[in-house]
Amino acid sequence: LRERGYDVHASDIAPRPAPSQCSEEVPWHSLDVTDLDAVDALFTQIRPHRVYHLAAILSARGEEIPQRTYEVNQSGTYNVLETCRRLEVSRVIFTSTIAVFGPGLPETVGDEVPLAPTTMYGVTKVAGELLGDYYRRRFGVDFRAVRFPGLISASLPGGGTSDYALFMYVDGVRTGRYEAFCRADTRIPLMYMPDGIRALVELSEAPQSALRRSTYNIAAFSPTAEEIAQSVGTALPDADISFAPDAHRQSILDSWPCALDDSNAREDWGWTPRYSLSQMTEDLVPKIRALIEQNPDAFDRD
Ligand code: AKB
Repeated sequence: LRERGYDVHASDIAPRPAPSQCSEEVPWHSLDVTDLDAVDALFTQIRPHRVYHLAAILSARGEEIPQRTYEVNQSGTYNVLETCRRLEVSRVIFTSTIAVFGPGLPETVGDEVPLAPTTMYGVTKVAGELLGDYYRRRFGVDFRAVRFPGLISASLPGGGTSDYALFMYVDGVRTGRYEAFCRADTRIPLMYMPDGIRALVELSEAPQSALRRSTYNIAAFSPTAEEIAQSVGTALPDADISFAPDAHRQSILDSWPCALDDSNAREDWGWTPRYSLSQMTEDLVPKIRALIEQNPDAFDRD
């Protein structure tokens, strides 16, 4: 966003990340999204034109603390939308997920497939999509959302069920071995973070007249866990990746789509991914290696 000339402010309940993750030139605001008054006070101070609402607790962590997940994901989204309505913020970008879908899906899942999530994360993301659409129709808030596949980046993920994919890379570099908590034939849609970030920026810049809906599936690649392990093996030939499925996390993964149909996003705002699995592997492994060299604890999960 800064490269495109926007004046960007960042916020989180967590402290400011390291300069490698968030430029020191970006003002940082400590904010608890569950606190409506605090959201209102910050937006009143900054008066943003666009809000990218990313705060959420993901699926695996969400099953450990469902009540808190409801507060953050559900009340947090309400707080953001309500503040944007009150302060006439023109555009809100929201991140939904493949976790809005539930068991019994077709092989390729389009935007209109019924939503029947099994996790609190999925339930609150469905509600976020619906609430945003309501604010768009009822109050004219220009709400736009993508349904993200499992995202993979050179940073430690926070409590997702799709995390096995990144852990193959991270532990492949760190220790040379990883035991994945899923079956080798598990297949879900995945995406490399640079594509995910670009999708948010491109959707937020699309002309409103081109958008036929408020929430869009976006896809990149859909490998099996075994195929990811093979791809890791091309960059780290000595890595030993094995599979020991955890029943609970496997049932969540089995309830998600194998592949997404993102043709609406392609047609309406020109969405197209740039990274395939092999291109991601090529880009990601040196980045993870460099981070671990700089800070050996960068990906420590113990
Ligand atoms: C998760 O695993 O919960 C997330 C997601 C697929 O939305 N990465």
